[in-house]
Amino acid sequence: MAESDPIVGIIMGSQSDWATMKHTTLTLEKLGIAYEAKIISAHRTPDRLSKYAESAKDRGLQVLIAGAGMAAALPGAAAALTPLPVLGVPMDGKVMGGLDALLAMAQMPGGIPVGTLAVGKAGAVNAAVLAASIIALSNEDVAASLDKFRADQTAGVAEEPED
Ligand code: RP5
Repeated sequence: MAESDPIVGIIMGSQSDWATMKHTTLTLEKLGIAYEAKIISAHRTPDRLSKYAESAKDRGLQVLIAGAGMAAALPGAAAALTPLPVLGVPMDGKVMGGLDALLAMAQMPGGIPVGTLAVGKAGAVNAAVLAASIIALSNEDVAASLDKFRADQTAGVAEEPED
């Protein structure tokens, strides 16, 4: 497998999720992790979802990150179709500030987990960092990138606030 083959699969329910999910891709790029990003809706494109999730592991993906809003069924439905870890990013929609999507993702039935992150940009960034932590367990290059990412982040925090 070529080094640039994606090992993280990012899926999102709609083009409207991209502004948030772009932060996942930017963070994975900082971490040097190859990814692919697709629009797949649990409700509007169910066949696309089943084909994608059922083939994900055999195609070499190690973690799936799913962003969705409103009913936010995408990560849960993907988790039902693959043994890969699935991380969910709730979109901050107009309704309840994204609380609807957060609860939909977190409240999975026992046995089919979705690792649910914070609503919106913070969750999109953290999904990438958490994916790196998972992959780093068996990948020394990603482990080194993650160590550097965290060290750079720490070094970037000023000791005192300024105007
Ligand atoms: C969800 O419905 C998507 O993940 C999106 O967050 C939300 C609204 O989709 P659009 O109507 O903007 O396409 O499935």
